[in-house]
Amino acid sequence: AGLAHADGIAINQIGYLPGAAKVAAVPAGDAKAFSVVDAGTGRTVLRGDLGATARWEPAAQDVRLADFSVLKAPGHYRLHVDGMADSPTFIVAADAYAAVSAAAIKAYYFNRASTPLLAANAGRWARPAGHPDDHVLVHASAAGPGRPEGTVISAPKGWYDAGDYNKYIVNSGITVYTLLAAYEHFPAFFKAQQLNIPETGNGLPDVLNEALWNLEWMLAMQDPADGGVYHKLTNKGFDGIVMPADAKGERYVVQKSTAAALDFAAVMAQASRVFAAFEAQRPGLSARMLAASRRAWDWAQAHPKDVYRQPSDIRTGGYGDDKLDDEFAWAGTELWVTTRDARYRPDLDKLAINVPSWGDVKGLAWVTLAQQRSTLTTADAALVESRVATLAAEQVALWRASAYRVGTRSQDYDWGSNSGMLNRALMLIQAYRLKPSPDTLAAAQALFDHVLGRNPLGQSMVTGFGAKPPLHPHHRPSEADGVDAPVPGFLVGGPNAGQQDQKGCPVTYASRLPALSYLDHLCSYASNEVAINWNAPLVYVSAALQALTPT
Ligand code: G3I
Ligand code: 9MR
Repeated sequence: AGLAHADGIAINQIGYLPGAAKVAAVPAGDAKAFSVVDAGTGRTVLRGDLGATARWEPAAQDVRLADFSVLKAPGHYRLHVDGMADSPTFIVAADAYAAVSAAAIKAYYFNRASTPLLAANAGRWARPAGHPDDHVLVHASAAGPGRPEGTVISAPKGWYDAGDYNKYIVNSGITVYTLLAAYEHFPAFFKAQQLNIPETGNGLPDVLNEALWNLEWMLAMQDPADGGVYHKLTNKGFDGIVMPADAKGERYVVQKSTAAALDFAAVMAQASRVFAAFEAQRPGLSARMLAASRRAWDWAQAHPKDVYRQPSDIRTGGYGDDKLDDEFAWAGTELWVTTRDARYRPDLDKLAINVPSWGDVKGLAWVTLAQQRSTLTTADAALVESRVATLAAEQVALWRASAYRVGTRSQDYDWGSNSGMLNRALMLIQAYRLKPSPDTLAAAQALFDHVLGRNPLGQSMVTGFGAKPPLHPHHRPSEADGVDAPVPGFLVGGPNAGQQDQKGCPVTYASRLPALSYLDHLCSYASNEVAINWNAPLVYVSAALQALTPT
C-alpha cells in the first residue's frame, strides 16, 4: 500500500516540454540551492537557488520551490538538493506528452464492453468479450407504453464507467464531450495519432473511432417511442472482482432522467458537428445524431424535473443530480451552435462559468462558445472572453498564492480530485487559447504536474507512467486479469479527504490530511478507482500542452 511521504523532491515524473514552466517542490531543510544533473553522465547542467520556505496547508507541509524553467535542452535529468535523495529521473523532450496522451485514450479501448480485446491490440491485457448487452431488461422504473417492464432491448458497446462494469449516460456526457472537444480544438494532433485499436487506419482519427464506441451505445439508450434516454444500463449490484467475461449478472436499463436526456442531447449535437466532416466514412451518422439530439431535448422540455431516484432494488452508481439549469444551458448551447436555431439558445448573460464536473456542466457550454467565438456576434464573443478570462484569473491567483505553486486548496481534495485539477487546467487552457499568457499556461502545467508526481506523495496518478505509478487501482480487470501491471493509461481518482472506503478496507490511509488522503490499494474505491470522466481531461490537457507549449 502506498504510504504518505512528504520527505522527497516532488516533480512531474514524466518530464517536461522544452518551453514549459518547470517547477519542483522541495521539503524544508538547510540547503539553499538545487542543481539539475544529467542522469547519464552525472554532470551538473544547471544550478539555482531554492525559494523561500512556506507552509502548504493541504499537506501541512513546509516547502520551497525549485524553478528550473531555463532548462530547455532535451535529455534525461534528476534534480539534486544536498541532504536529500535525488528526484526520480525525468525527461525534457519535444514529444514529452505524446505517449501519455495516446495511452489515456487507449485506456477507453481497454474498458470497452461487448468485445474481445485481441492480443494484437491489447498485448498482455488481451481478454475475452464481456457484457454483450444484447439482452437488457427494461426495469420497472423505466417502463413505458411501448416498452413495459421486462421488455428485452439491445444496447451493446460503450465503455465500462470505471472500475465497475456498468454504463451511465450522465457520466458519458462530459466524457465524450471532452474527447470530442480535444479533437475539435487540436485536429492536427489527433489526426497524426495512431492508437493500434481495431479501427486504426479506417480513415477516421482514432480518438473519434474510440468516441464512437460509446456514442453507438448511447444512441441505443434512447427510447424510440418518446425520445427519452435511460439514465443507466446496469446490474442490480456491483460485480465482484472478476473479469468482464465472468460477470454474468442480469442487465437493466433504469429510469429515464432529465439529466440523461440533456447530456445525451448535448453530446449528440456536438458529435453531429464533428462527424459531418466524415460523411464519406459514416454516411448518415451526423444527421442521425442531430435528430436524436433534438428528440432528447424535446423530451427534456416535456419532463424538466425527472431527477434520477435510485430504485430500491438497484445499488450501483447513482450519478444523481437535482440541479438541472446547467444541463439545460449546455444542451441548448450545443444545439444552438450546431443548428443556429434560436429556440435552443440559453440566456448567456445569466449563465455563470465554473470548472466542469459530471454533475455541473455549464463550463462545457463556455468551452464550446470559446471554440466558436469567430462565428459569434461581437457582443457574444466579448462575453465569452470575459467569462473565460475571469475564471482563469481566479485560478491563476490560486496558483500564484500557493506555497506548492499549484492552484488547489484543502477543500479541493475530494472524490476524483485529480480530474478536478485537470478540468481546472482545461479551463485555463481555454483562456490561453483566447489570449496567450505565460502565467495561464504555467498554472495549467502546474496542475498537470501535480497529478503526474509533483505532489507530497511523490506519486504519479496515471497507471504505467512515472517512477511511482499506481499499482493497485480499483479497476476490476486490472486486479482479476493475472497480469502484474495494471492496465496502463488510467488516471486514478486521487487524494480524497472523505475517505469513504475505510469500512471493509484492510489497510488505513497514512494520514487524514487532504492532499495525503490516498491509498494505492484495491480496496480504495474513494481514492484509487479509475473512471472515464476522469481520463478525459487527462487526454485533453496532455494533448493541449503538447500542442500549445512554445518550443
Ligand atoms: O455535491 C456535494 C457538495 O455539495 C458537498 O460540499 C461535498 C462535500 O463532501 O460533497 C459533494 O458531493 C460529492 C459528490 O461526489 C459530488 O461530486 C460526494 O461527497 C461524493 O461522495 C460523490 O462522489 C461520487 C461517487 O461516485 C459516490 O457517489 C463521485 O463524484 C463519482 O465520480 C463516483 O462515481 C462512481 C459511480 O457512482 C460508479 N462507478 C464508479 C464511479 C467512480 O468512483
Ligand atoms: O466497486 C464500486 C465502485 O466502482 C464504486 O465507485 C463505489 C462507490 O459507489 O462502490 C464500489 O463498491 C463498493 C460498495 O459501494 C461498498 N462495498 C465495497 C464495494 C467495493 O468492493
